[in-house]
Amino acid sequence: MKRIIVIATVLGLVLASFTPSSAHQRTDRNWAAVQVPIDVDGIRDVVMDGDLSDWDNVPSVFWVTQDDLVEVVTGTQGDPDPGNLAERIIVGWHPETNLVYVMEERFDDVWYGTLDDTNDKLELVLDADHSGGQFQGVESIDLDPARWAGATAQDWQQSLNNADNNLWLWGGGVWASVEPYAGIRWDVEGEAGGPATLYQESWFTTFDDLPASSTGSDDPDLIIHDLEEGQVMGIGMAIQDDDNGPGNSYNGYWVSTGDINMYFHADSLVDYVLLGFDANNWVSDTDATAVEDDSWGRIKAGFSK
Ligand SMILES: [Ca+2]
Ligand SMILES: [Ca+2]
Ligand SMILES: [Ca+2]
Ligand SMILES: [Ca+2]
Repeated sequence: MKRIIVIATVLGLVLASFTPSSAHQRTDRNWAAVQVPIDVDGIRDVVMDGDLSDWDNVPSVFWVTQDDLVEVVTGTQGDPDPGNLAERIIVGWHPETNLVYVMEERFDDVWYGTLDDTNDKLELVLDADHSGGQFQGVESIDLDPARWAGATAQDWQQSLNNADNNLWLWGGGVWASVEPYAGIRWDVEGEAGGPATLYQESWFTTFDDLPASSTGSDDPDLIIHDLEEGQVMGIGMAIQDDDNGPGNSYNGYWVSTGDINMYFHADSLVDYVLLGFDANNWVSDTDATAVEDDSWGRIKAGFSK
């Protein structure tokens, strides 16, 4: 008995010293961000242009699909159903650009993402340094929202129906939601109110401290996160599926973390590992001609931005 207690105590200490500050959600699967190709001999650079062919060789183990999502709000859309909402989302990163990249292909049976007062969108939360903790509604933990709202993790939302900026950042540091710090390129096949497929590529600067009071990158309290291979980042995704059109509501709130608190609390995210570069995940230069022909065809067919 004594020995069991000793072992348990040792295990307890080990667990205590390696348990990160944020809780792990969804430990039923592994989550990883792939290092994208930029200036690699023989490999085509990833390009943020709304054409997703750059990502064609990334294995499905790195995808987030509808089957990884849990509806946590309305309870009216049933189990994941690709006839209602189908997703393929891949997270990438690069050490020199110091950016997180997201590619998303989304089929929606009733698409409203480009109309006013609708909510077909991807909401993305990034806690780059895996600090965990509450990052919105911070007045409830006695922090001044004018300084701390969205500071220690950032909630990004697509706003394809906003002509001024197709990315919306929750909090005060909105200067960080425009290029070059963040941006999105996208294309839609289909019409509003009917079935459609969205193709989008977006990029994000990540922050350990993005003061809500900051007005630019010269803020003395600003801390841009340095991305490095092997780091663990807290990431959460919520896909709002609006199938009934204008009226400021949604029919489904599908989250990757299974935890509805992900939009304000970084303990409710999942742990993504930043992987090193693997050429097998990418398209070779010798495929470039065919890919460019395809890209141009898509651009001519109705590139949206
Ligand atoms: Ca692309
Ligand atoms: Ca739908
Ligand atoms: Ca953080
Ligand atoms: Ca919809």
